[in-house]
Amino acid sequence: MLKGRITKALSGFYYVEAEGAIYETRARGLFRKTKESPLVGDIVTFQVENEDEGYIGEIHERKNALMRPPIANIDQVLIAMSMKSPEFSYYLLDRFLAYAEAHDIEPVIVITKTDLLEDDASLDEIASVYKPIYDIHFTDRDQINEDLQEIFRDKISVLAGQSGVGKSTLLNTLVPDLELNTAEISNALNRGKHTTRHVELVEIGGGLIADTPGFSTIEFTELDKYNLKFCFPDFNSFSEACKFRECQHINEPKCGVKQAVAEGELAASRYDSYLAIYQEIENRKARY
Ligand SMILES: Nc1nc2c(ncn2[C@@H]2O[C@H](COP(=O)(O)OP(=O)(O)OP(=O)(O)O)[C@@H](O)[C@H]2O)c(=O)[nH]1
Ligand SMILES: [Zn+2]
Repeated sequence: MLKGRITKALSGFYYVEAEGAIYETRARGLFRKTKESPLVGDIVTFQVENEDEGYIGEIHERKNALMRPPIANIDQVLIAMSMKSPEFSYYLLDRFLAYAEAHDIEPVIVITKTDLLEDDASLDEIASVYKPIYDIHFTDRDQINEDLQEIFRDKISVLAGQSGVGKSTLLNTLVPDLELNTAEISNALNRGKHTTRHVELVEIGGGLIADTPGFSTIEFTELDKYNLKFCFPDFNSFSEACKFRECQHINEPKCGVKQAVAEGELAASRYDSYLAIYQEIENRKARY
């Protein structure tokens, strides 16, 4: 038996990297019973059949998993948001962040196209909202922060962001030796709906990145509205002042979160995003 990581899934085969070699493996019937299927990113134990084939016997516990794109054990999601074309949106960024939180994935915010701005006022505002909570970086095509250089090392990353925010540009600027693979990666990033579902982890800057379009639109189909507040970590310290322990920070009196917004201690944009997503989850529930 060997232990390794699935780096690619294609047509019922799982390609597992173990001890410096790649094994083409299949999953045994065992998983059909439990309805559990292996995902790219999974750590698995497999039975070696010959020098490059095997059968997966066990999927090790995942720290997290996404279904679209189908990847497990993600260390971070790079959420790319441009300042212009497309226009920056607090709400959209908050959706991505809440989605990452809901899936236990560490978000890293990358704000792109800062060169298209006339002044830095909006950047300062964005920094003031997110710096206390998240890792946030500001970039433009010609200038990538030093602190982003090592961002991929020893991690499994996924990219997220709307079309056109500069995801492929960012990757190519960050990892110039990716040059050879540029066409490949941007193809992969652009592929979206057209080709069959094939996910692969590719090497980038000493780590691995999923060569999928990442996620560009998101739905909160699995999240319970009562759990949404836990996806806004900046609410935590203020919710200690809520009168009711189960406070949803909506209609309840003596709510510490609403008070913090009123006093300007918590960004109104964050609270508005929370309300909008909460409403969306509630409406979805009502439909069924
Ligand atoms: N001015 C400016 N333009 C940029 C910057 N980054 C990317 N662009 C331009 O924005 C456009 C879209 O960039 P891409 O890197 O293709 O964006 P993407 O997010 O990969 O887009 P999809 O492949 O559709 O998901 C291109 O014309 C880029 O040249 C930037 O920092 N500043
Ligand atoms: Zn409250």
